[in-house]
Amino acid sequence: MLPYWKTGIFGDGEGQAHVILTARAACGLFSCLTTMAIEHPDFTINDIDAAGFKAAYERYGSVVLRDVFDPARLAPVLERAREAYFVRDWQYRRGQLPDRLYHGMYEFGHVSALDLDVPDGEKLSILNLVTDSAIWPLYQGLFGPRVAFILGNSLPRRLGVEGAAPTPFHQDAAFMGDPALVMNSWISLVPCGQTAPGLEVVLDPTREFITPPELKSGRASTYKQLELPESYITSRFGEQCLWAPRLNVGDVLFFSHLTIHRTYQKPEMDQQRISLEIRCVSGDAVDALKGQYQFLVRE
Ligand SMILES: O=C(O)CCC(=O)C(=O)O
Repeated sequence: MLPYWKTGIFGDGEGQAHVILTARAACGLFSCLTTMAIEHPDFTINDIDAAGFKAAYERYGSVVLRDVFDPARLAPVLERAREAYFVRDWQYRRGQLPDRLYHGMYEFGHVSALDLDVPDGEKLSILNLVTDSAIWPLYQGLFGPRVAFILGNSLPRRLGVEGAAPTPFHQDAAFMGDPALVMNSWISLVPCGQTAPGLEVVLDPTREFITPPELKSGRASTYKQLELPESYITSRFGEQCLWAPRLNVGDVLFFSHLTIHRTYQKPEMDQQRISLEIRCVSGDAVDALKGQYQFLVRE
């Protein structure tokens, strides 16, 4: 049997994250425990607690948690998503796609979250991926017992083959505002980052909104308005801060409305990616934001 490695992250209550790396040879000849700096906030779900999750987010601005879901749980979601996109493409080709759906679908790659529900089944079932999973206690540690889903911003996205254009570097605050911490559980339904487009984040603890050069007032509604130029990002943060993790089905990437990110797409990628973005705020922030968004609060 081969040695195995186990990593864990634990908060120390002061916003610092430490990784405990244990190496243990199966033959039992040695075991060691050492604390070391981490390069990327990349953890297995069983090796992180709520304090560690918060600490990692605060230090890096994004976190990858591996094996959050059994891929078998996501397979039917992918199937329903593919069917939903197929139906909308078919409507479009026949000139029957409702006008109000065109931009969302072909500019940004979205269908509605409701399109992924089983007919006559529970509505907005993709939200259960957050409530009925190991994500929930992490979120309750971050937000408190009441967590609110932002309904209009919790939905699937299709990129790559037949999908929408890649997003440029941006902060979601450019189109959502900066009302309170908005955390995105970004769940790819296919392996991504190698043959299908992934996501690239800037690993940086800065929590400021950077006004994009083309955003003259109000909120961005186009990629041009929200774009932060690549030259600005690399000169301010450095290439070493860019991270485009490869994700397997079941892994989740978390980032906030202030995390700078973009689609990671390369010309050689020949697979389509369908992913879910599910955005939450603290239930306590809802009153101040009513009128701007529609929420579903769960506790
Ligand atoms: O899924 C992508 O490639 C882009 C996602 C994104 O930019 C976002 O969720 O704000």
